[in-house]
Amino acid sequence: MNAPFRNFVGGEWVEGVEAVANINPSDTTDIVGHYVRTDRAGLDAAVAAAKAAFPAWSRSVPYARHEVLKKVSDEIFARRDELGRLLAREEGKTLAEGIGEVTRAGQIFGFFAGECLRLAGETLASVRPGVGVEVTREPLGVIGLITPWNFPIAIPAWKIAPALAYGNCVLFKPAELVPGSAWALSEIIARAGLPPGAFNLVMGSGASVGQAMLDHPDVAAISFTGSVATGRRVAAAGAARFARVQLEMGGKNPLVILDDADLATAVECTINGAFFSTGQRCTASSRMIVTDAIHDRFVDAVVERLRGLKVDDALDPTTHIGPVVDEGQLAQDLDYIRVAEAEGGRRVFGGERLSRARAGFYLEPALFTETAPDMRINREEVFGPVASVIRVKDYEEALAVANGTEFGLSAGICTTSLKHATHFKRNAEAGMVMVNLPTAGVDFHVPFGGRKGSSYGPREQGSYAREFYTVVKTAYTLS
Ligand code: TXE
Repeated sequence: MNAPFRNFVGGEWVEGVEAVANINPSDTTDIVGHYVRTDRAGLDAAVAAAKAAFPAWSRSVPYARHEVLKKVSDEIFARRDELGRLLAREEGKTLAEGIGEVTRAGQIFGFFAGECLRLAGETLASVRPGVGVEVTREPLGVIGLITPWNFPIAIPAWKIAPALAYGNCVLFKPAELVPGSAWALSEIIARAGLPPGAFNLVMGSGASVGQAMLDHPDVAAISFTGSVATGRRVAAAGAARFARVQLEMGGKNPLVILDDADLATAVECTINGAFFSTGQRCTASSRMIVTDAIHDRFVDAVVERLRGLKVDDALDPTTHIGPVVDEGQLAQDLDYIRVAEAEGGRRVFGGERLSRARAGFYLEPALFTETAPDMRINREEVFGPVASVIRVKDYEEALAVANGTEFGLSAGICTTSLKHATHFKRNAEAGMVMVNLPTAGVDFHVPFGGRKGSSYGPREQGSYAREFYTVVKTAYTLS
């Protein structure tokens, strides 16, 4: 075994309490590397380092922060093929998707390098004579960032970049399954000119390091992306000690397809939204809500497209869909496929585990028809290449079904009717609405987030990110 990749705390690379193998889901005999994990004590040391760095970093000139983030962005771009390959190898998304995600990370650091220089306040006249009022924004302090496995570099980027841009110190705890991209990103950040302690990588388990971060009194805020169950814990821990929290959780995203839709557009939105990235996106379309007259043509065309997709090794450039991330997630996907059938759904395509040249977690994309909105397959997030079709009679029923979920992240509609598109944009209960576009796939410079059970707290990304990563101060001066 080569020396394990270590954590980065207080400007030093440090050992953990154990080292764990990072396994390639396309080929389980391929070990990407060994990565250390720390424990509560390691987390405490990182909090202390971050706390010590905060006074200077929070008062650094914006241009110093700009330079750091710009440097990170430039290096990510310069190494995007290599980093994209690492990402695809450890997570299982295709090489093209991996390189695309790394590019996104570079763009995000570039965007926030600019935002450092744009942070402004307001001056107002007071209602009292001779008094001036200033409204400014200040960093919060030490911020804990907890990320999931499905976007191993983009989600860390969209939390780390704004946290640092606005002068906070960072504790970064990546998901256990994807330490490789997290480590590579951290190694770039470590050389970008930050003072020791401003950025810390704390790889470790959710139950130990993650939970310790939630409980630590010196962690001022937590930004979390992951499951609803863990999100609930984060919210409860934050409320208990008045720490600020921001949660991005699941989705059960609808794609409405009306009779007047362009069929080719509807099919492409479905294939891309439901099955690319192996369906492992919080914005994935999992419920296709289709009106009567187009239903059968739509299903036939989707099945035809599914037949042409290649599920194989993520690093094979001809692969369209890579493997599921690990054994546990594959078991969850297969379980939902059984549940959907038991509830009366008709499996019109796929849903079988596949074997390939190398042992991996390959799953044929699955499509169900004749499903009802209240079935579990239409209420619970599967998080795999599994989608269902719900037949409805008209737009009004489609909208009601689309909104009839506890989630509200992204909602899409395929239609050529301006009237319905406009109504849907206004009335879909979702944080993001897509017209003739897949529910997944968003820009890096505009807000990202949902409503209802999908998100909690201020939006991520774009200039809206400052709502979470800064605190407002109102100062009065008698002149
Ligand atoms: O999520 P977790 P997992 C869904 C998806 C998936 C399921 C489980 O359905 O199958 O969640 O995935 C950290 N205190 N999504 O197990 O556990 C953990 O270490 C603090 C959907 O990966 O929520 C990791 O870094 N932190 C979602 C992060 O939380 C804790 C994306 C997420 O892990 C912790 C991911 C604790 N007590 C999963 N326990 C989406 N929709 O984007 C765990 N963690």
